[in-house]
Amino acid sequence: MKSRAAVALEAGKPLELVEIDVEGPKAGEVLVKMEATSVCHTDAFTLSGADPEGNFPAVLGHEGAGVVQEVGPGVSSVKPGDHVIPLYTAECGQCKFCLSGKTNLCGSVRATQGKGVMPDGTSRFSLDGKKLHHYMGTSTFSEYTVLPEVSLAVVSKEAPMDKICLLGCGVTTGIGAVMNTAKVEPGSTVAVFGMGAIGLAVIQGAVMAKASRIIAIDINPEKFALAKQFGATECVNPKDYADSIQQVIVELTDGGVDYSFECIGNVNVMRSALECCHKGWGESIIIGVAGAGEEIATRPFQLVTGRVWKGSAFGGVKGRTELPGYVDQYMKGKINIDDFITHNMPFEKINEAFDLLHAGESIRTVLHY
Ligand code: NAD
Ligand code: AHE
Ligand code: ZN
Repeated sequence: MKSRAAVALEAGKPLELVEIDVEGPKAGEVLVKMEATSVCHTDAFTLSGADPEGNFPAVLGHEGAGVVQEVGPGVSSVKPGDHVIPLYTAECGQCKFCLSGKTNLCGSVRATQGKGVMPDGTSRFSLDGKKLHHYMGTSTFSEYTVLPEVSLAVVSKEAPMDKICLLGCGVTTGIGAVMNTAKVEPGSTVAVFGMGAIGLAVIQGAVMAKASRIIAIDINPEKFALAKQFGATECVNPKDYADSIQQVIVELTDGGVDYSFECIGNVNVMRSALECCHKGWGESIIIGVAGAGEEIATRPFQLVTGRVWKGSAFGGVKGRTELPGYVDQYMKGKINIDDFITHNMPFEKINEAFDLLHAGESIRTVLHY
């Protein structure tokens, strides 16, 4: 079938709005019609060429919601008409990872997903007869996309897809990192680096966890009004200080915070986030994604003296079992998604959504198919 799509033909170039060919679902696969998608910084990161797993040409996009159109042979857990959120972190329920009870990282489709192909090693997308790569197992920048069955969470039909698409990455990642990865306790002090959707979602999670102080850090002061609205108790711009940001936070908090979260993808800030944690127990969670060749560094003494460095992917959330509950929480007014959506646009304006993100003018732009 034909599908409207925004294709990343090569790194560093705007997406091309074209009509692509989409093959029907094979065994264990599902054809989904996307209703809405948004742009996460990770899409921009991959498009920039900095992603070691970046494949071109490709159909990017991983934050979306849509409706199942057709299922391939052997698919039993979803059916046409189901409302679904694509999962870049699959959940097969049977692999070593899923059975461990220790992680949300599923091993079932991850290797082929990273190569930009379906689990059988081939692609369902082509443009003018030339194959296109899939992306993160989701490729939400095509109106019709094909995913593995294990990469879909079935959610309530009552929920507006142009809102819950944000649960496909940003909102879930931030809240989950607080709840599942850090397990922030009531009364904790928290520092959040980067006030994009991820950092704001961490703030929302920290409020839910009843943190006593939530320090929002960004070099763009325009972000602070929304940070306060989400529940930041203080906002700090590193550019306002001569001292390093870790020194500033340590002084503000009598020795450092209980938890910090890096939501930028900057390895220097990752170091600051670790070093602003309290001696003996402070934990720093890396959420931001850094480019090819980047490495983190600190004095080992920082860890010897009790600080803990952790990372979090999709907030440690198991998508198929837990995401329907996140959607229900949104419907009950317990999770705020609406305030992340600064812009709405027709899908065809997708390159404007990337421009707004790069300019720091948007949190999330929802694109409507
Ligand atoms: P974003 O671009 O909307 O937000 C980044 C924020 O960081 C901006 O407000 C920017 O002003 C701020 N910033 C940049 N440099 C800074 C610095 N030196 N000091 C302080 N603030 C600085 O991005 P986003 O969509 O919120 O994504 C944030 C990061 O999280 C990206 O790296 C993205 O790839 C990553 N991410 C990871 C996961 C995961 O599962 N681990 C999920 C989603 C996104
Ligand atoms: N491909 C990159 C890493 C990209 C990365 O870390 N992705 C995050 C999700 S970002 C969503 O916006 C993640 O979940 N990673 C775990 C995984 O299994 O991909 C690289 O460095 O190669
Ligand atoms: Zn994302």
